[in-house]
Amino acid sequence: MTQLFGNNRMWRSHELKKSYDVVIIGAGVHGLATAYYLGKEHGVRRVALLDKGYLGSGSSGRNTAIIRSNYRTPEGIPFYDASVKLYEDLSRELGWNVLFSQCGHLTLAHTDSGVAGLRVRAENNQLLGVDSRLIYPEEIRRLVPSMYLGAGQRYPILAALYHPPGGIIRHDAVVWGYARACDRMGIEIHPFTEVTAIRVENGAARSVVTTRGEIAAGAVLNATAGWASTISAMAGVPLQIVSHPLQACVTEPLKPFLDKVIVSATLHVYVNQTDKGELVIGAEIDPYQSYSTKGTLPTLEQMATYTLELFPQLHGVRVLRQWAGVCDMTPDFAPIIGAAEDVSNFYMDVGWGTYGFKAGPAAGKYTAEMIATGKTPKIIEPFSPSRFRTARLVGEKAAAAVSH
Ligand code: PYC
Repeated sequence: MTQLFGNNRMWRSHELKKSYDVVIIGAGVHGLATAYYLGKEHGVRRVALLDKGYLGSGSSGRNTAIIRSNYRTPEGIPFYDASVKLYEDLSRELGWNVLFSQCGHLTLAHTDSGVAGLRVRAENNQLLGVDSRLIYPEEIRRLVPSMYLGAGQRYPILAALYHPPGGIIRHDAVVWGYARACDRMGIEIHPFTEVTAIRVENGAARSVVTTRGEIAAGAVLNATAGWASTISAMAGVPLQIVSHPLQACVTEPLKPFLDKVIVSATLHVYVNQTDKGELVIGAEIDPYQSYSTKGTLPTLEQMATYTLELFPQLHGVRVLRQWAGVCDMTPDFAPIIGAAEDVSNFYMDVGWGTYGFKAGPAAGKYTAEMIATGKTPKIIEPFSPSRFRTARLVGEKAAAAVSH
């Protein structure tokens, strides 16, 4: 769908060509960022981005827009830090305001083992130059005066990992900004173009069959988040990924009272207040595998119950909308970025689970470099598909905002 703002088209519609140098399946933030850096940094512009829906209709428009780099592992921390730095400069880079508010991010600990886990993250973050530290109730109260830390809490707040550079971005502005910049370089965006097959000949991905025709491709990238294993299976590449819905909701607008992102894995909830005053609230992942993008009443009740433990004054606030995104979860909660081991010309940037949106710019930049140069950049080497075969897992589960 071509977006119109006044008379300026954000991106144009195109007939599908017979061939492209690179075909990217999935035009969310990862696919768009990869196309953008292919064009901008490597001069690769015969690129088609395909999406089965409208732009941002997948996880890019369904996440809770949290940006942070306070991860746990020596592989994950520098990667997400690179992504936060790209986000910091993205409005200037794209000439388009992505409304990034680095308001600060607090991960709460309610048990001694929770505090110990956050201490490890704080120390690893500091060693690798990421601003994050453990704080205790007095400082938490000062930073978030509206949050309840009084008597009678079912899960008392003992400490928090405070990460000042973390914050919130306008996720659809990121999608539109990259799309507009891609369009200006002649990169083609094809929404409502579903991939139905990938043809592999002599061990190499050669073409992509879509609902609008077949296209030959020099390289094919799978950047489809929740549908990653379905698309890779079309190329004969099995993935160690399961897909789970993750639900969220948004309330009616309220006067500003919360200017930090609050996350509690124990309470299965994370909350922030948008510039419009709405509260965006997210849940843990659904306990079953599914591709559903619908909300359910039990999860809404759970989000409300836990939010009220932190902010009892919200009793009676109305919910406007509820939805779900589909998360592509790997066994170690780290992504899979790399060339397929047994099918050449087929690349993957998948397995982001609940971390995908914040990783978009860095994933795009380094995936583009890998496709354009044929060499895997050091920063993404640990996330290669071979790590499951060679037992070099990355182990990022303890950095999850969401309990699993
Ligand atoms: O990793 O910050 C996060 C997150 C929040 C919601 C889902 N993932």
